[in-house]
Amino acid sequence: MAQGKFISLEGTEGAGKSTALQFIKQYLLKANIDVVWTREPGGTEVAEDIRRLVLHPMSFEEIEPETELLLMFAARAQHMKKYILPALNAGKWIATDRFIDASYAYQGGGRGMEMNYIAMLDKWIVGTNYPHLTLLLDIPPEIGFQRAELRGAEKDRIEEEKMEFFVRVRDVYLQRAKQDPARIKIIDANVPLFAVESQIRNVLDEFIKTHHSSTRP
Ligand code: T5A
Repeated sequence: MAQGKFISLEGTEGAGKSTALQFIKQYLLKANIDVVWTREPGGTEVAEDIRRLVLHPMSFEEIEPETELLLMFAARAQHMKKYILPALNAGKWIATDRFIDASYAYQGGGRGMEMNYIAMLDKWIVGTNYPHLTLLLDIPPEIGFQRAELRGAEKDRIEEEKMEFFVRVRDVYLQRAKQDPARIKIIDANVPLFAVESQIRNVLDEFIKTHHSSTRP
């Protein structure tokens, strides 16, 4: 059976990833491609428990950066083995709200952890199973926060960080896009929704053209 395709969405808080995921699902459906969606941290029962622990801790004990990094990868290990790889091996298309680039951006950029440690975990847990396509929704962090505030959701532990943290997160995302332009496509998310969707449509059209024929015999 043909191998499925793997798409990830990245960006700082409130960039519009969840909104874009809905659009991607509908757009691919019109092209007769059924895509399943998932998220990180999370995506399986155990990984969702880790998500709660890392984003909404129940105790007042501070979570150390090392613990945060390892929890992100613990959730990812579970997600890879129990959900992502089986789905890809079954020929499915998967779209995930965040994946490996988030660890480099948040734990590496935001927390300032050694990129080498992240790269080691990446090699171990993700290996060659990288997304075929990553859409980086790029927005100045303060605009993303304004949007998230308008939506009215409660802040999680990471969202409580200072603005400089998210500026560093964005910088690492943009550096990674520069290093891997074939995979990571930057979407200007600081424009009205229809203009964001138009950019995503262009990227998806190109992606489908080069990948779809090989997935459906
Ligand atoms: N994390 C994750 C790590 O630190 N390391 C890791 O390895 C991983 C995997 C996860 C957290 O975990 C961290 C990063 C995160 O801090 P999350 O669930 O991904 O958190 O949550 P957020 O990034 O906080 O996602 P949000 O749900 O806040 O934002 P979205 O999904 O980017 O934004 P969305 O689509 O909900 O849009 C926000 C609002 O803006 C509107 C929407 O309608 C919504 O109200 N909107 C627009 N408004 C105007 N113009 C547009 N173009 C708009 N697009 C959307």
